[in-house]
Amino acid sequence: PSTLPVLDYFGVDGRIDDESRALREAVRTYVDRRVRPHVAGWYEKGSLPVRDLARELGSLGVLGMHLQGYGCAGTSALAYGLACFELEAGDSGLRSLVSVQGSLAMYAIHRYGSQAQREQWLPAMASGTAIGCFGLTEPDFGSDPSGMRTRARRDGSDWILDGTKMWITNGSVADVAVVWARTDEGIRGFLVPAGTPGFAAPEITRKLSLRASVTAELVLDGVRLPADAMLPGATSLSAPLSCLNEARFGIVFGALGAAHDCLSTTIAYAGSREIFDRPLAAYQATQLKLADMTLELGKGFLLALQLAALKDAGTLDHRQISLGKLNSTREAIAIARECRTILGAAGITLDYPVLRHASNLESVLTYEGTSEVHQLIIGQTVTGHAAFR
Ligand code: TGC
Ligand code: FAD
Repeated sequence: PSTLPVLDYFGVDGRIDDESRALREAVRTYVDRRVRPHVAGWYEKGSLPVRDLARELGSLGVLGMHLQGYGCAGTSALAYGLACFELEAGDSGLRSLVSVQGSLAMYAIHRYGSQAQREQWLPAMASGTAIGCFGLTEPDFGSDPSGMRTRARRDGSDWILDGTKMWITNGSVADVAVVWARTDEGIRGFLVPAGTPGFAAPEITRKLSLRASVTAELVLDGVRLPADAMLPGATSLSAPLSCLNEARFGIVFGALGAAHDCLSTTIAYAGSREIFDRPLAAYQATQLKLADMTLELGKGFLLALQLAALKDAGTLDHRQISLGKLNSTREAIAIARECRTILGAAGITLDYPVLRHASNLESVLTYEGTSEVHQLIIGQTVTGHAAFR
């Protein structure tokens, strides 16, 4: 009997232009060669060679790839989404590295920075020789960043920053931190170079999820910055939230990449695993699971393609991104967990990617707006009532 790879079943390839397809292939090849052979070991050790990978990802052209100028590739949103899909099929930690660098730190500088800030940081960040992080979340304010306590006050023409940021991807390896702080005039963004006196970024250890990713706290204790460290274009909370839109869009595709890796691994496993003298794939109970997962993955991918088409047309609304972020992460983690059941005991090891993806997806479900936050955004959109507070 003939078999179809999961996404080919949906006949979506015709909706992907040649340039985006070529980029997807290049990223897939890189992940196959450079990531898959090592990722279980990185995960087990709880470490990632961020500097080496960043340079390679810079050469591949995926850092800030959907931004224009300053050494960025200027690709379509679709190409960016497909790159995230392939990166996260390797590991969510790899896609996180790219999301935080390109969609959060670089996007903030590109959109809200001065010309001098853009020229100083963006070419180096696009090449991966400089690494950025993005500090919005605080120990007491994750879903509600409007409550942030990190403060920036003026001292002459300088700024003095005090506060703590929490759960910051790439924090302890970054050359520059984009830090969001409250001022007398509202929320503003600041560029804090690593090594600035009063600034420290201790790594958060003992994680059981996203282990192949660096996560840190940012501690700002009387950090003195010159006037030109502030991002001049960012004047309220909507500035950091607009950066989240870019990263959330990448996750819409990325989470599906992790799910696809789980499902294709599982289909292959079920085909070769003999149970009661027949392949596991030949049992109805297995096929019901595989059919439902194939359908959810394809539906999610169709939604992702629709969001990419809207983004490339310049009409994507951030409330539409919430639909995709909620759906992709929720379905991806359900697929990863269901795949794990089909692998039986083998599924609990790092010999297969499935539980690693499932465990990573616990973080992906939480960061960039929890599922509940995206449900509330959708709820507000369809009812007109905000139910956050
Ligand atoms: P609210 O009153 O709704 O909005 C304040 C102002 O912002 C505007 N706005 C947005 N603008 C652009 N994009 C968005 N997504 C926006 N959402 C809201 C809004 O129009 C308003 O503008 P204006 O001009 O009227 O002032 O704000 P709220 O305080 O009620 O909060 C709404 C809520 C809960 C949706 C928001 O706070 C939220 O999204 N919370 C979730 C926080 C979050 O996602 N944090 C992520 C941190 S970064 C991260 O996790 C990186 S993970 C690493 C990786 O990606 O790999
Ligand atoms: P909380 O906000 O305390 O939420 C706890 C629970 O309450 C959740 O289930 C939530 O959905 C629910 N909840 C919240 N509001 C409501 C409501 N109104 N009604 C009902 N339920 C509600 N942040 C950054 O700024 N930069 C980063 O680089 C970054 N990287 C991260 C990397 C990892 C691995 C992780 C795990 C997190 C990262 N984060 C980062 C932080 C992330 O964005 C936050 O964890 C997330 O926004 C949720 O905040 P919280 O953890 O404080 O949860």
